[in-house]
Amino acid sequence: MTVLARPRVRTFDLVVVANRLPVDRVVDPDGTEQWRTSPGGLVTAMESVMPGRDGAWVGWAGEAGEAPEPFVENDMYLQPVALSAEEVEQYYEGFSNETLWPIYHDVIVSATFHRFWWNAYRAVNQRFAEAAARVAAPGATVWVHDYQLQLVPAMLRELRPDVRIGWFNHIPFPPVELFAQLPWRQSLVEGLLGADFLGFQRTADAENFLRACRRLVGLPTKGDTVTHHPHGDDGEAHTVRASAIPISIDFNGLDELARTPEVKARAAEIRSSLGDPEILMLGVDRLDYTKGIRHRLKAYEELLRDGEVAPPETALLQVATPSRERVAAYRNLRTQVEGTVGRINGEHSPIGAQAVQYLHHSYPRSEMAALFLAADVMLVTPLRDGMNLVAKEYVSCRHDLGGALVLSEFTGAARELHQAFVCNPHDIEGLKQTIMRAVRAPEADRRRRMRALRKRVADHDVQRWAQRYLEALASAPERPERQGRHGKSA
Ligand code: ADQ
Repeated sequence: MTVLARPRVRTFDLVVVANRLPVDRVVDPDGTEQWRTSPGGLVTAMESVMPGRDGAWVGWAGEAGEAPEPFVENDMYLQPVALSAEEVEQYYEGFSNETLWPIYHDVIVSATFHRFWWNAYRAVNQRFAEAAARVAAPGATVWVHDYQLQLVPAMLRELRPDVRIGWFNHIPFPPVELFAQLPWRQSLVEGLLGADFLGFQRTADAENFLRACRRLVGLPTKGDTVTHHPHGDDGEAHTVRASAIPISIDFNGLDELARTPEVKARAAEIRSSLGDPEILMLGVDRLDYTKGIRHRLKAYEELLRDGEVAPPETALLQVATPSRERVAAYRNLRTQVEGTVGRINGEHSPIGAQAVQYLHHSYPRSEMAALFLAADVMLVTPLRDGMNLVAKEYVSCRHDLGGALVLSEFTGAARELHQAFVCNPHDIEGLKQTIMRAVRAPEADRRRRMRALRKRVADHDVQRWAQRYLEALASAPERPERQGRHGKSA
């Protein structure tokens, strides 16, 4: 890590703005602290478009209090944004995760509205916009990510009319009837309309946004565009495009990893440590109520009860990454899931085997690849999910054309992965039948499906996603604010 001296402020042609920086602070056994790149999809995507471009990333470093000095990691300039403990509670856990997240995910749990959370959201979005304005070179491209930063486009536009601004939503955009519940709906729409281009996971998400513009703010829409007057009714009109550019994963990277002798050996070891079951089913999710973990466990419990599956011939491995543990709905979910796993094991596990093996940990990429390679049936059953990268990661690891993917129709991934065993997780009977169809499918059928799934992901990988996004942003129409003017400094 290189700490850069102040007050020299460098500026960059491409600036990514996301709630989190792509690094985590780790403390080594000898007590020294360092930053380690968190290997998320966004980092991989950015690595593919950064070479030859001057790139910066603006985001929170993950700990409340003062922000660390800017530093360079993996050739990327990282500009930390400070959040106080109160802002973490109100902007992040509160407004982002207890107001927006439920509304944007079909109100699977009810949303909570507090005006002071909204005020914190606005203040933090302003801080992100100011940080982006400081590091963006004249005429730079600024790519803002996700639901935590929906006000940044308009705030940044105000500070820096010269930059090109894109926003991408990683989660669904809700139907207008749900979005309408938000007391701040108009401000959110106006915040987003500061962008030149708005990207969504599915066409249906982009359409929901356009409908919100039309019905709730009274703006005219045509095709995938909406027209507004950034400077009031008398000012010049401007058209913003909102369309789907679905995210993906680093297919080649994962495919290569899964072909290494170490990962193959580890996959065999995982199976043998589970007693070499005939059918190993796998679930891998953040422990989030949107992921349908409870529905999956219910279906599995009934299959055990009905005698359709039985340990040790069949095993279910559920990996649940710890997530948002300070939010009550997440703590409740953890209690429920762990209670259900305990009950299933108590009732259905013979001595020496477990019906469900439950792991509440994060794992390195190679271990994830080994898990994917080991699993005969991958259960991806969210009640609502913007995309779901796990589904794409699973097929990328199956160079052997083995395995079967059970995939909820309520994921963005289902719009692309048509050869999966598609299910409605709310329909427990249907879910049970789909799981058993995947278990019993003839090998030739599974291989045919897997080949097609792999082709889809290989042809539409994360590198292509980032390129398509940046091309769409680059070809957005000129905004009235940008013509001939450079911005005020923040
Ligand atoms: P998430 O809700 O986090 O992302 P998902 O798309 O499944 O959901 O991505 C999770 C990532 O975490 C995957 O790369 C997965 O491999 C990894 N992961 C899960 N459990 C893990 C564990 N125990 N150890 C290590 N890694 C683990 C949001 C949206 C999604 C959208 C993505 C990307 O909610 O709908 O697909 O952003 O846009």
